[in-house]
Amino acid sequence: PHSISYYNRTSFPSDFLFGTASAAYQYEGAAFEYGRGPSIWDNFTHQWPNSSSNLTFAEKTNGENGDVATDFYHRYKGDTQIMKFLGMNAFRFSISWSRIIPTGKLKDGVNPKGILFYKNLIDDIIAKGMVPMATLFHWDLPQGLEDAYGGFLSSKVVADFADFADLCYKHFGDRVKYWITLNEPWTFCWQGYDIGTLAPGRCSAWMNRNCTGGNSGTEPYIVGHNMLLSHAAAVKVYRDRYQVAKSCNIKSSSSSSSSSSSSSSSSPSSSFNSFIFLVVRSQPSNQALEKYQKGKIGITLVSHWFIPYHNTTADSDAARRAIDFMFMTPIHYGHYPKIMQKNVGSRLPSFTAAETVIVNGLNYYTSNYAADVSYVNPVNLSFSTDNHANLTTHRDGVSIGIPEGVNDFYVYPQGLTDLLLYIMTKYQNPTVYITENGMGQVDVHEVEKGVNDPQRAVFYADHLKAVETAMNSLIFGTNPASHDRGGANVKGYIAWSFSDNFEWSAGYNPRFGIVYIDYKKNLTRHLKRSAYWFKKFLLA
Ligand code: PNW
Repeated sequence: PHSISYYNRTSFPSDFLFGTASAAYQYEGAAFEYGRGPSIWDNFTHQWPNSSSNLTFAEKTNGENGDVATDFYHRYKGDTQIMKFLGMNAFRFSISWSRIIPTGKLKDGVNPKGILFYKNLIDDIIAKGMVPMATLFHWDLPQGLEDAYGGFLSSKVVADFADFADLCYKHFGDRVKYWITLNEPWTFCWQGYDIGTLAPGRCSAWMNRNCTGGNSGTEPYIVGHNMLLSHAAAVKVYRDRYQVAKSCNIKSSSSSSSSSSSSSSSSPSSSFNSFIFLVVRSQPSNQALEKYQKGKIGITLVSHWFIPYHNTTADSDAARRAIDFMFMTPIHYGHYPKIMQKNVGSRLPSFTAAETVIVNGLNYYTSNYAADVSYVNPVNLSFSTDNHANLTTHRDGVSIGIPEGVNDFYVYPQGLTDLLLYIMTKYQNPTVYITENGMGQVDVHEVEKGVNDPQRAVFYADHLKAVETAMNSLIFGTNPASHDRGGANVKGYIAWSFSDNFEWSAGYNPRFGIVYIDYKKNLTRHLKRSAYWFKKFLLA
């Protein structure tokens, strides 16, 4: 059923991007070398006390860390060679902020070795015939900023992030045409500030999770808000100083745009006023245009798909509430959904003037059932329970898909089609790049077993099919003619992940790669069956 003879790259547009993804802390290693400053992940994995606290991050990462990781810092040329061999035309990586600005603050100085590393990496990706996609922030905040003002808890981070982004555009923007500001604010807020399992490991005391402090009911929203503002600031720097698009695309008030079935987050047209896309500027001369970078910039959001547990209005409302908490609405419309405003109340910050972008990265891993929660504890409030939805992986004892053993992920390809169609209808068919999609496996410690991963090949075949189905779905009838297929406007598919790597607080046990890393034997690379599946799919 998963034969690729009738289904391969040619089923997608010829300019579609196919690639794999990585992230600096999960891959690079060389954590304390070549002038890199520490990030909150170095502190978290080494269980060092936060400077303002005597507590440690005990037991959170099982003693494992990203000091060496896959040693990508030294081995990237071999890795990009493998990507080229597989027929990939894109590669997503992230830039370690503290590798190029060791303290996080531009005025403290830059690290030329760090700049050189990314310049060389980018040149190499391009030399191998691939498009570099750079993420500016994949969770590794410079520890200097955590110490100075509490990192993303402070709005001071916005200016520092904009400076960092500016430096990246300046040095790399001549060759990087795809910029991703932030990776998954939802996961960072939820696991970093609500349940405390990702750096900086904060949560409410009542959670009894050995956190260094925190408030699960307020901090995730403050951090989320500062992340959205940081994203907007970095986009603005790009548009004002680097991008210069040929045409201006300014969206103004529109009352017809809330075509969504979700009444909970549709909004009055007046709140669309701050919905501005591109900065208008006087026409530069042709010669001056040369120096403009003309790339695309967006954010990567993660979302599960949510299915009502029971076929009832209460549970479909619960599913809508769950998706309303994934930060998609503020990115597209510049305000929080009504249901967030209602359930979170005064704990939710508000935007003064927000900017939004329409080129987006989407990470999809799994789907959940959602059931209505009628009683909410009014004392122990948290980000993950404010949606008043009970999210589960099983219904009446039956799981939604095959369990992966990591992050409570279950394989459910249909959810990707449904999610893409939801985004298409609710947010006026934005351009979407799938920036992560993949599956993990645990307890695979031998090369022979590790490379034999038919489940992962099936996973990719089914999810690519799910993307193609969404792209070809004319089910809503009235799509803009701006693209060919009538359905979701997907432009690329980036698999998570290129190789096995450091899976955050789960350490090295979960393996997400299409390339096996032999941690016991000099980090040697071994292509898995899923990698060969991609090669066949891409070079067909
Ligand atoms: C993503 N969840 O994180 C990250 O972007 C990657 O760095 C990570 O390695 C990958 O997914 C696999 O976990 C997520 O629990 C972590 O819903 C957890 C969740 C979602 C995304």
